[in-house]
Amino acid sequence: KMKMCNIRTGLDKACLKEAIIDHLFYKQGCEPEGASINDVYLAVSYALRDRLLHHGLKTFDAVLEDEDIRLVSYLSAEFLMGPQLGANLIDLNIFDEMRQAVTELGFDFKLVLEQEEEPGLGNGGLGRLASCYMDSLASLEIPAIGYGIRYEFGIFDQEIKDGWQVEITDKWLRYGNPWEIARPESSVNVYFGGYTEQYSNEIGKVLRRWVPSYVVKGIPYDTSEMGYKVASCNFLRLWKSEAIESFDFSSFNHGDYYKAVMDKIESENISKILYPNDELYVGKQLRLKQQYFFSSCSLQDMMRMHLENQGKPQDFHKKWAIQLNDTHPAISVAELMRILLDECKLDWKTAWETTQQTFSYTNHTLLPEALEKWPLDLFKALLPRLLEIIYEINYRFLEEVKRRFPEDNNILSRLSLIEETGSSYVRMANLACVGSYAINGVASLHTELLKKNILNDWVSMYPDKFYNITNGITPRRFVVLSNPGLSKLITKNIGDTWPQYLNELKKLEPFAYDANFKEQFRQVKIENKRILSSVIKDRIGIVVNPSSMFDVQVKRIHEYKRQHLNVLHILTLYLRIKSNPDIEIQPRTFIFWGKAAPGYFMAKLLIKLINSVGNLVNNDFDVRDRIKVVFFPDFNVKNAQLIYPAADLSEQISTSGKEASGTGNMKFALNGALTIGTLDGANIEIREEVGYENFFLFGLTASQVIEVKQNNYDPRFIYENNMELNAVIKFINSGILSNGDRNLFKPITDNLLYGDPYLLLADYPLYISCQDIVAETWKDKDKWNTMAVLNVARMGKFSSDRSINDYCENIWKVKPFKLKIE
Ligand code: 26Q
Repeated sequence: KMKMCNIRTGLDKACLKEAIIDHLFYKQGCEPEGASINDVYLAVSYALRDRLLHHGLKTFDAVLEDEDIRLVSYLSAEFLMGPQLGANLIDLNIFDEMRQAVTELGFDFKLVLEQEEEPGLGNGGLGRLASCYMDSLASLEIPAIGYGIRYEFGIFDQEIKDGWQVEITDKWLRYGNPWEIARPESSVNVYFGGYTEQYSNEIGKVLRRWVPSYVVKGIPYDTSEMGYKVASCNFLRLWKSEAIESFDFSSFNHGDYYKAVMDKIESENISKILYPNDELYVGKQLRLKQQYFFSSCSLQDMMRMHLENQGKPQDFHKKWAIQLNDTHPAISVAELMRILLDECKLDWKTAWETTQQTFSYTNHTLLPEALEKWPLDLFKALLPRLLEIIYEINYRFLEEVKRRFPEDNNILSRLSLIEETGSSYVRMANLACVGSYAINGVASLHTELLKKNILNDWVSMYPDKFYNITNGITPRRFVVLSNPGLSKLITKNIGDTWPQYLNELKKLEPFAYDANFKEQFRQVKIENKRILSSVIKDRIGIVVNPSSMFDVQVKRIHEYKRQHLNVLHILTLYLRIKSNPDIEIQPRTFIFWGKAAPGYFMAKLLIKLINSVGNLVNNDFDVRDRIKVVFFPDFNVKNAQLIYPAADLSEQISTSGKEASGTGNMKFALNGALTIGTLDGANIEIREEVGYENFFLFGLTASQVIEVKQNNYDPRFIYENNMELNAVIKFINSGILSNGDRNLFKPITDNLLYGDPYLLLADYPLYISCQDIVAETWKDKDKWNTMAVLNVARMGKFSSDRSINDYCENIWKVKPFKLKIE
């Protein structure tokens, strides 16, 4: 009772209560009695932020001054952070204390958690991976900063109207963001447009400089990234663009008020919105501005810290290891050269050596259409000095290529940073490859295919630059926070250190054969399914049966991910029921969840198809509730946390050789869902780990896919010869799904029958027989649960802590810095 309570740092319930009341009064201007749920959410968050800051400032004071510490800088156009409150409470290990504090003040803690509007600053896998890595970097006490863009509007919110996707602006900042701190005193300027010129400096040295036509200001906003049960705390620094002055006074004085205001708007536009495309490159000028903007801001920021601490420009790489998350920040290679040459006045050779020892590059795709290349004219108009530098890098590089492959002109044109096929382009992947000391794929098959295909020439040139680092996910958010039932069960049996050392889950293996444990495991799953069922009921009005199999596919809607293959299976079951209403069918609830890029016609039509199938199946008397189809709107991190714990079957059915890794596959298996999947991405490694007998495998392999395509693949032949498939395709165009409109879904079926680039029909028979085996297995609940427990027990490899450890040891060569705090 007499213990002093520190209102800013205290972690016990009494201190937390005082802190909340204090923030309610001084930040929100209210007493607890008059507080709205948003007031409470903000006060609780501010109270928590105080505690994080305490750790964060200590970490960076210590780290920046220490010459021997190399920091990691994770450059990413996307960070799909998810809600912060719950995750931070878990990290500080005060979830229960805070719940009690809030409850005793008379508020509903669950509502407070739900009040948070998540920052949706990413499209999907790549953005979420960046956030999982930030969590692991902090938890492993690796000093790191994440750099990105503070989009005012993140990924759109999705609504479904009449079965179609409708996009709604994501106004995530509207009620305030308590987690960020603006640091306007650390603003930087970024140049655009104009021209370059030669000049001589004081000592007569001939140099080049960039005379821009406009300048934009970048303002950093910091968010703490606390580690799990450790003292150190990193941060994420996101840049907001603003005009350098609130008005362009020269235009203003000339009376051109309109132009002055337009310039301000133009500047602010850069960080206005996240582009909602993934896996497809679109050559929009604003997108290039975004990429250069955040790259330049971040590099200037790192260089400032480096020089402030008495570092030499040529030692930049000793202070910073910069990871390029795909090619979105690849322009950084040229920008660091610009800073070292034009601002630090280094000679080319020194600057280039420093640059090449600074960067490493992660590739996330196998789709050639996703490789970024910028039209040369656009690039030149926007970034003239950077193009000049890229030309010089390219000239010197191609000289080296010629020395290595004197006879081979083709390799020269393939490795060139400039593509010249009619129109000219700057190739960002080539810039990333030449400027980095390490290049990695995100799963073992992906890395092998990269080396064999799109990056093959780079392997000839730099065989030692290549690494595989299989993706991972954070068990803190995706188990401890989102599946408290399973977490408690695990902790009760093997202790509480598994969230830090996920391989300890191996100790659960014997429990896979323990009836008592399995019964508790089953109860956890059914409870999670009940929670999801009630959310489904509340939000879309569909009643689902929690004891049916939850068969789930959640991810961006994409042809290569083959949501329509899943639909073909559903319709196969439906037609089986229609031709024999008394057939034995294991009850299943098919759940889909995912956004389509707003300009991706086929993906949007797929959403309509899924909803149409749902309407039919869910209301058909003959079905008698044995199958249900649910399309849940608005997939985001908050919703994702509900779904992984409630799934029985995880659909990972991409065409082999297309999905770089996948990370949803890991989240499902770690929460005890079984996978039906192809030999693609990380599925292969998951299957290796959990055991072949605990994974439902089907489909062509990546090399069979190539082979089939080379041998005049004819989907019509399969269509003509497989009766169930034939009936399903005809049914889709019968008009029954579409109010009599026989043409609505023709683009989908025509695509399958004439071409079928993703080989759905080739895999259809294999998929259906595999699904039949799934249903057989489900009948034996005891066996199913054994398999599920073994999945959980053997998923340790896929902790993002393992991935980050791999990066630290093999690529960044950095070690933990253990901060001691009272
Ligand atoms: C590029 C240019 C212009 C506009 C947008 C883009 C863009 C944006 C996002 C291109 C791609 C993305 C996202 C790609 C992505 O999420 N890839 C996924 O990355 C995961 C993490 O490594 C993998 O698990 C997935 O397999 C991969 O599809």
